[in-house]
Amino acid sequence: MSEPAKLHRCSYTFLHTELDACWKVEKALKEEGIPYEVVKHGYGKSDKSRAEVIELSGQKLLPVLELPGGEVYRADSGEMAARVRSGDLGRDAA
Ligand SMILES: N[C@@H](CCC(=O)N[C@@H](CS)C(=O)NCC(=O)O)C(=O)O
Repeated sequence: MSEPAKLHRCSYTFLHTELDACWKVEKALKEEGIPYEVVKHGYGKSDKSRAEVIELSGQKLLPVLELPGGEVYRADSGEMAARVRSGDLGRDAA
């Protein structure tokens, strides 16, 4: 991948626990050495506070990955982390 992926994540960046969905995916990116940049979004349950996330991905939960090829990828964080670790971020999810 030439350009970095964008990890859209919540602003609770100090939480380094697998219970945090955003950290779960960020940890996988770090451990796999995949270049990424973080785009932080506020933490909130309202559609208003996540308007940009909804516009990008069609739903409001984070994390969301914006991949270099243009794919916007959101799934359960466990599934996202598994795909990161599988090395197939450059391809569309099956
Ligand atoms: N089960 C989902 C949970 C995702 C989740 O709750 N993400 C948090 C950020 S770490 C969020 O967007 N919370 C806002 C909300 O619940 O409305 C996953 O693992 O992906």
